[in-house]
Amino acid sequence: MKIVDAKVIVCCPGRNFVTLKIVTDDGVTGVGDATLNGRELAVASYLRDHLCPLLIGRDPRRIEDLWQYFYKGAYWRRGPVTMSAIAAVDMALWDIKGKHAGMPLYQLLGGASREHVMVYCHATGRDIAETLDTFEQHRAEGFKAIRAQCGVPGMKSVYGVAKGNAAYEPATKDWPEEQSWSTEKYLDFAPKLFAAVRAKFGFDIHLLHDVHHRLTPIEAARLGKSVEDCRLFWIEDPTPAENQDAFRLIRQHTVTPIAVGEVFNTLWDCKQLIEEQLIDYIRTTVTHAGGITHLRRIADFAAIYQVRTGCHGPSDLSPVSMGAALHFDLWVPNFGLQEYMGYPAPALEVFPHAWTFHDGTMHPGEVPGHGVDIDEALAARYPYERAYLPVARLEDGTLWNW
Ligand code: CS2
Ligand code: MG
Repeated sequence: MKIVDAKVIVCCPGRNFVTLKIVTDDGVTGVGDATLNGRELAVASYLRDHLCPLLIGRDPRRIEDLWQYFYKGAYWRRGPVTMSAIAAVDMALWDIKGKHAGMPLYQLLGGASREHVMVYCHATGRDIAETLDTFEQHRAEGFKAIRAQCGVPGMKSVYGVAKGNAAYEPATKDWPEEQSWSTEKYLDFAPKLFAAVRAKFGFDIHLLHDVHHRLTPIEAARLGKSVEDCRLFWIEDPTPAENQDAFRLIRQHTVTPIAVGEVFNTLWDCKQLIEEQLIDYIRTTVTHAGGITHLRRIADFAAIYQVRTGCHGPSDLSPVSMGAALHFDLWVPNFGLQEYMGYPAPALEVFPHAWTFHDGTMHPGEVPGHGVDIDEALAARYPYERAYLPVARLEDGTLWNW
């Protein structure tokens, strides 16, 4: 059995996605997601110019060997571009293996550890009243876990809040949006949002929140401590995590659970956070952390330290990544929660998928492989449009963490 074709498809059905499609000599195909929001073409080139030529003629069944070949063989290890490209190859090969075996991916991993996968969505609003309204809508849709984000009085714009009635989408066409940030205003306001959610909806629903890397460790400690009564499921990315030591300080002060890792690419980015039990949930994804092959290693390592998974699942990872993630989630013993932000309608048409949503949970389906495909003819009708993530500045103009 041999790989006879490997092609990269870049499309924009509502937002940009990079997809790798691998074809074998017996006509079986597999697809993988390689989307890196705002830097899509860098990964497309890494695949097209460097990995695809090396895939031709290879045995697609040797997933582990190909992973090692591309990881160790590049000499230049890690990083989001490299690891997203390797992930796309890995996801497509697992898809092919599942199709050959006639089994859904989760069966190849070891079978289901649960009946279904609990997912969380986002409630956002310009003020508390609006956030409570969207929270209520999502609760009525069946969600058992909801993340709350809200505009902050005195701040022009803030992470996680949709513009107008559109779904939240941070990337903007042609040029990065400049947002402003005030830690003082945010820290004064955020506890009021959580208190309002608990006052209205009680404790019988999981409440989450994303700080999106904006605080220093001591500020994050203060936030965690001040909202303990609201019993959040997690606070996400309270401070940037390049310096893993920083989380020790947060941990000394608060028992609010912490989720980190959507920007991580390998186990090495979170080794200390996990080993020292400085976090509770690891958010690495199939796409950005080297595919099923590497994500499985991260999860197994995390299990030893009672750290559970909480995979990133924004609209900027394609439905292919979502499909692969749901198979992984159904299997992984130390599953915590899966993010499901949803997709623009055209994206769901371009990527026919087997997954289903019911009552706040998802299931990857029983189709062999990961159950997500790409309609190439339809994808061709949505050409790439350059887009960037925003940047954040303090009120005096200093560039801050977005
Ligand atoms: C996020 C994302 O889903 C999340 O928790 O932090 O919205 C993130 O900002 C985007 O995926 C960036 O591409
Ligand atoms: Mg996040």
